[in-house]
Amino acid sequence: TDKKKMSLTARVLLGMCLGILAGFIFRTLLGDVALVQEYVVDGLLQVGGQIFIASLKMLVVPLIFVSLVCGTSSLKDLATLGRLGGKTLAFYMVTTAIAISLALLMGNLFKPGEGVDLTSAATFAAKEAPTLGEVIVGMFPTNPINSMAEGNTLQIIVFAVLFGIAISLAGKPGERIAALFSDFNEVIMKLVSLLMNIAPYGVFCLMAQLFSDLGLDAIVNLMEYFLVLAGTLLLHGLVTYSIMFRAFTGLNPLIFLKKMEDAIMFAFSTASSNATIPVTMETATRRMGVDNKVAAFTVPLGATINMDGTAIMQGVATAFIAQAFNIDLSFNDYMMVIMTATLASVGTAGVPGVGLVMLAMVLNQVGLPVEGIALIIGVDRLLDMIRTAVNITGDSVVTCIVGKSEGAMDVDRFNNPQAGKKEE
Ligand code: DAS
Repeated sequence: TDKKKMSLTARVLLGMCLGILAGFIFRTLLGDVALVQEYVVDGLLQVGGQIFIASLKMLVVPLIFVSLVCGTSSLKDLATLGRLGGKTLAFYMVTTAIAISLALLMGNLFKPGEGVDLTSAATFAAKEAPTLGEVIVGMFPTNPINSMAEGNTLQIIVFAVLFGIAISLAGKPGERIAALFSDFNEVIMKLVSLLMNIAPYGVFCLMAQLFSDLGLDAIVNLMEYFLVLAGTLLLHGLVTYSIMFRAFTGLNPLIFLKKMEDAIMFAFSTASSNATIPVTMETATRRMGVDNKVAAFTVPLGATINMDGTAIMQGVATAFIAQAFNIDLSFNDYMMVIMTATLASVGTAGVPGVGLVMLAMVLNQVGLPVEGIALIIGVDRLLDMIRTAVNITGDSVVTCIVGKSEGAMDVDRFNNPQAGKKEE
C-alpha cells in the first residue's frame, strides 16, 4: 500500500505521549490496584524499558571503537588530528563555561532557594572531585579489552585513536585493516538503524513507568527551582547554541534543531548521553552530513566530557542550596564551582543521575552542605531528562562547527530536510 508511512520521529513522539498518558492513568485511576502496579508497571513496563536501553547501550562500545578507528585511520596526517582535537576540546570547554556562568547568573538573579524549608535534610556521601592529573592518567587504558568491558568511554577513545593512527602509518597491512573497519562501520550503523525501530515501544514503556511513579507534588514544592533550571536549560539549548551554530557554521540553526529531533527524544527518554550515542552519531552523519572522521571523534568524546546541561544544573543547584542554607558565596567560591563542575564533568560518563553525583563533588569543594541535595532529588529525574537532551545537543553543535571548519560537512545534505530521515 502506498499510504504515507509514519516516520520514526512521529512514532517515537506518539510512543512518548501515549506513555505519559498511560503513566498518569496508572498513577491516578489504578494507583492502588496492586496487580497493575506489580505486573504492569513494575513488570511489563520495567522490562520493556530496560530492554530498550540495553539495546542502545549494547551498541555503544563497538560503535565508538569501530567508527573512531575508521575515522582516525582515514585522517591523512597527524596535524589534522591535532587540529581536530584542539578545536573540539576548546569548543567543549567554552560552551560548558558559558553554560555554568549563565546558570550562576540566573540562580542569583531569581534566588529560587530563598525561604525554602530545610525539613527533608539527609546525609549524602560526597566523593572527592578528581584532580586534573587523575583525569588525564585515567584516560590511558592499561588493558583495552577491560576498558571495553567496563564501557570506559575515554579509555576506548584513546585506544581507538592510537590504533587508528597506527593503521594509517602501517602501509599495505594498514590499508587492509582500514578497509575492514570501514565495512564493519557500515554494518554497525545498519544495526543502529534496525534497533531504532523498537524505540517507539521502548519510549512508551519508559515514559509510562516514569509518570506512574513521578509525583508532580514534588515539583510544586520546588516550583521555583524547577522553573529557573528548566528555563536556563531551554535558554542555553535554544538561544546560545543557535547563536553559536549560526556564527561558526553560517548555516540555519532552525534546520539543525529540527534534525536533532530523534536524538533529543532519545536523550530525553533515556536520560543517558551514552545510550544516545548511536542516535547522535547517526544524526550527525546521516542527517547533518558531517563526515564520520569528525563525528566519530566528537560525539563519543562529547557524551563523556561535554555536559552543558549538567553544568547548568550544578550552577543553579549550588545557588539554590547556598540560598536555602543562607550561605553567601564569594566570587572565588563561584570560580571554584565553575572549575570543579567542568573538571567533574570530564571524568564521568553520561548515564542517568550522574549529575547529582558530580553536584555532591562541587558542593563538597566549596564547603556547602552536601545534604542540600536531598532538597532537590525529588524533581531531579525529569530535570535529568531535559539536561541530557541539552548535553547531546551541545555535542552535536560542536560536531557541526568542527566538521564545517574542517571542510568535512556535506552542506547540501544538511540543507536537505529528507536526508537520512528514517522511514518505516
Ligand atoms: N544523565 C546525564 C547524561 O547522560 C546528565 C546528568 O545526569 O546530569 O548526560
